[in-house]
Amino acid sequence: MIRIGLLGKPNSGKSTFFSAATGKDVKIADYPFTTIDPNVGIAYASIKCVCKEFGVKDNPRNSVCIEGTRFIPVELWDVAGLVPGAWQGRGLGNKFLDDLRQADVLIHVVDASGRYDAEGKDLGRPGMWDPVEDIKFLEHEIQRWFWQILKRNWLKFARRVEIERKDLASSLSILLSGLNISEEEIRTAVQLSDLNPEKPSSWSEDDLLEFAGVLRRVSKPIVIVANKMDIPAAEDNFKRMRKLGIDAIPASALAEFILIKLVEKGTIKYIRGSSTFEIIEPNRISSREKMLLEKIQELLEKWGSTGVQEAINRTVFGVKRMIAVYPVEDENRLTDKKGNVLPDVFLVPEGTTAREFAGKIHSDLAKNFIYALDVRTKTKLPADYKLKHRDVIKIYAAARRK
Ligand SMILES: Nc1nc2c(ncn2[C@@H]2O[C@H](COP(=O)(O)OP(=O)(O)OP(=O)(O)O)[C@@H](O)[C@H]2O)c(=O)[nH]1
Ligand SMILES: [Mg+2]
Repeated sequence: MIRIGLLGKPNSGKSTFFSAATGKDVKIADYPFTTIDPNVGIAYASIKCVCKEFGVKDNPRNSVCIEGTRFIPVELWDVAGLVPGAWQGRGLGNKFLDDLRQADVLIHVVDASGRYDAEGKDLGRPGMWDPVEDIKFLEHEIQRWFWQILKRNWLKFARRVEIERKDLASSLSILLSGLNISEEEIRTAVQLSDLNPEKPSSWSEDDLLEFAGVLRRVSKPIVIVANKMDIPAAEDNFKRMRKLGIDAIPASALAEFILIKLVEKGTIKYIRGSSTFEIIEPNRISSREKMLLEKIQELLEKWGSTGVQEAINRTVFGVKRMIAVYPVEDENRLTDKKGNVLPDVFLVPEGTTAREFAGKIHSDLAKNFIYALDVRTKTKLPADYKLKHRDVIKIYAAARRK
């Protein structure tokens, strides 16, 4: 399952985002380092389900379908706040970074209202801190963290690679094992960084720093969330980010949090990611909740959504370039063996072939693969056919030998 890490300075709203996205209750408070040990939960990437197009009522098993939107599980991690110098062990420093090693992609939750300083200290009111600084600092921190790991035994490592004529990328993937970076990603970073892969012992500390930056961008891409957009001061900051070319997603984790709480109570109807909600039990809504909902309504009208679902979707489909594919066993009824309609949908990397996809379902299916059927058009697809987003596929395989 794809693993998304939430990061940002203390008090930026990571735990609020986490709780809103996963429905899990966690500690949220307006003091720094509320979170120490990581929270792990299941959030969902969403796509337009194919059920409506096929005119069927589905029975999802590995995902959830709500009125034509299919929600596919992803793992979300909420960790401690990051403060400047964490790479050298400041704040919760290395512990924080350690908790993020396994992430495939990161969401940087930024306090766009600018109320807290770099350490998460309350400056008394919004507009006192420049969130653009937070964005710069965070990339810098992670780059330094990678750099520190790289330079630890660099010369010794580099000489050995040269003497033993080893492949640099594959040797580096062993050196960096534990950071969850693929050899492919390392190879890309080496190519992009304009350094001589034949002579790593000649790389200077500065070269290594540059390489660390490229490696960070390739292996741990970051989606930026401009959080707390419900606070007026956030708007100017957000516009400035846009001017600077920072492609942040405007969001209010708090708005999503409140909406989801009211959905759980059964007083409103709201589908994650949508631009509207509906009050279904007006008598059970307090006057305070009514006031909050009015503010949220304004926010939704202005920004289109709370931004939480959009952020998750961007990490999965935009940055990690995943596609969603539905396997079925019966191409006419769109069911599995038990008769569940469109039971599963899998997230796989763009470029996954029909045979590779078969292997994801069962290794025998890949081994005995004959062809795949595009259920939509009823055309046969070869083993090396590259799957498309929202394909519905039936795999034909030779019967297993007894
Ligand atoms: N207005 C507003 N407040 C928010 C939003 N998101 C979070 N907050 C508030 O910001 C404060 C910090 O929220 P947390 O979610 O605990 O922040 P955190 O980033 O997890 O903080 P640490 O665990 O200390 O690193 C709380 O008072 C939240 O209610 C938002 O979208 N809008
Ligand atoms: Mg927290």
